[in-house]
Amino acid sequence: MPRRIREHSLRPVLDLAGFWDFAFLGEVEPDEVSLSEITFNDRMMVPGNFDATPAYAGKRGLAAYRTTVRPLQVGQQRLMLDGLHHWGRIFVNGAAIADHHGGFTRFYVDFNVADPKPIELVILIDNRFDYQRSPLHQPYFDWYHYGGIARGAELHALGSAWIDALRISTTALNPPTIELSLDYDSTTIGSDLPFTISVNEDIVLSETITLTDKAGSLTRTLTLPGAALWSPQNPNLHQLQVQLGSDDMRERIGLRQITVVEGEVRLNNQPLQLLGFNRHEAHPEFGHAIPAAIHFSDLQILQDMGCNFVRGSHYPQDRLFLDLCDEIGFLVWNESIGWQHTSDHLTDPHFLQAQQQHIDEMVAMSTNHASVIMWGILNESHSNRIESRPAYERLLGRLRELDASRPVTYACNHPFDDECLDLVDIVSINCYPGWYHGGISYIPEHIDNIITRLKETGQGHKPLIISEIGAGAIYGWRDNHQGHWSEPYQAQLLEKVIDTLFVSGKRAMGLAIWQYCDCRTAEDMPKPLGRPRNFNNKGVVDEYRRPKQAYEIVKRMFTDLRKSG
Ligand code: ADA
Repeated sequence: MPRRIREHSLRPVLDLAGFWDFAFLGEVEPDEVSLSEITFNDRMMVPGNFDATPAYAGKRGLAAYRTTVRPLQVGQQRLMLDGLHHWGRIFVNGAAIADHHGGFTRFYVDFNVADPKPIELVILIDNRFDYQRSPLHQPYFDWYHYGGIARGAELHALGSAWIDALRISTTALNPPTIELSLDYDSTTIGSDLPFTISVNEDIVLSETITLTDKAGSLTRTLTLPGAALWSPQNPNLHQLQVQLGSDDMRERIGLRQITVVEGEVRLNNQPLQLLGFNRHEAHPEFGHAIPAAIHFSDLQILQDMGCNFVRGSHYPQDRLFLDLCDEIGFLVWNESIGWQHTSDHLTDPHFLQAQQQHIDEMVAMSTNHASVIMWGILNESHSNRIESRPAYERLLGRLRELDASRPVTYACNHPFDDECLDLVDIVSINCYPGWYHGGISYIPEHIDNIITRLKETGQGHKPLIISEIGAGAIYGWRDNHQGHWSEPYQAQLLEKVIDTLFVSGKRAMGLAIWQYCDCRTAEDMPKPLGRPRNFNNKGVVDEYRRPKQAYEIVKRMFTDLRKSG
């Protein structure tokens, strides 16, 4: 989805959103495809998920997208793709130039055009599950993996030197100070280039740079005296523009620091209490390709319920959604794709390499969002197996290496025998008392047992988030027995959860209820009785965002907590 800011004002950029030619090829292997033999007999919206549309609903196989575009200038081109689901091969004028695996992240491929004629772009998309080709997507995950060019697509024209990446972090609050680093590429070396940085249209740095290498980084520290800080209450944002030669890149930054001190997560030294939900980017009509209006109305609904926090389960969030969170002061846990990976995956170099590439892409695309206050990895994986520990060390270590300014975590569902919690800054526990085991009255005891165990294992001093807890409720199902799957049962369970964590005791610093909206689950989900309608029905709103009975309970309790906090 297009962002809330224009990222380049000097660099020529063509938005490729719109209707592309489309063909569903089905059970064909990508290596066997001859582009000239494809009959493009349909059209498909980009961004979009083809298998959320009636003709292809539920289909898995190879699909081909095609468009024709006239580059804005000859020379070096960059095709930016914000999310191919979940494997893609990119062709320019019939020649394959790159493959990519793993949805939900932005990446680019470069190529050159010598003359100003239109070019034909074809992207083969495969939404089948193939561990060798696309190890991050597995058929057993508890959500539906939609296929397609699911987020934005753009064609950038690059000159002789250009900016590849921009990273900005707040290093001091008084006076507000940022560290900015950019990566560049150049086709030549030795030439002098103007290098300027402006904030809110005022030039704060102006230099002449002589590039001594064809690729490199520039890092500068800038103080911005008097610049307003960003916080959930006052989400002040500043426009930043960097120019290198004839190229530029823009960002919108919030000045804020996140620290973990004495069991608290603090934003600009103020302790946070995180109240919110897990949210899948999913909608029955659009799949993962959520339109801008729904991203925004989801946030309006979450705010109406008194939330200040969302866990982007279980993959990196759309940049438009993060832009909106920046603007309204919403706090986000952004995580890499993952769901109950076994130690077989976590000891497989192929899987780990794919995770690391995906983490690199996640951080590159979302590191400048003030709203992102923590990174997560590997939801509910085998962190209770000692052989998995090197994977946690490597991936959490990679996050810290890429971004030392944010705490790291993972959602653990083995609180009684975990082997890796010493590696995180924030302990996050997924648990389902009152749903998968025990009744509602058992919830406080279960949470207390978890806290006792964390203390026994030396992790009790860290901030604790209950990162999942909830109950299924079928929209509209209310009866006097108030049993499992009824709206009243879900409402009572969530009332007990919020009371346990924040009212009758202060047992956690954060809560992400499972989950915001009902979402379609995988077609092969091996629990038909646990997933009626083939949906995960633990939403407090259903898939069309219609509120269940729990909505008003959560709203009243979160709103009271926010007022008293
Ligand atoms: C897990 C998982 C969620 C969802 C949930 C449930 O904790 O992380 O994605 O599957 O359980 O509904 O059971």
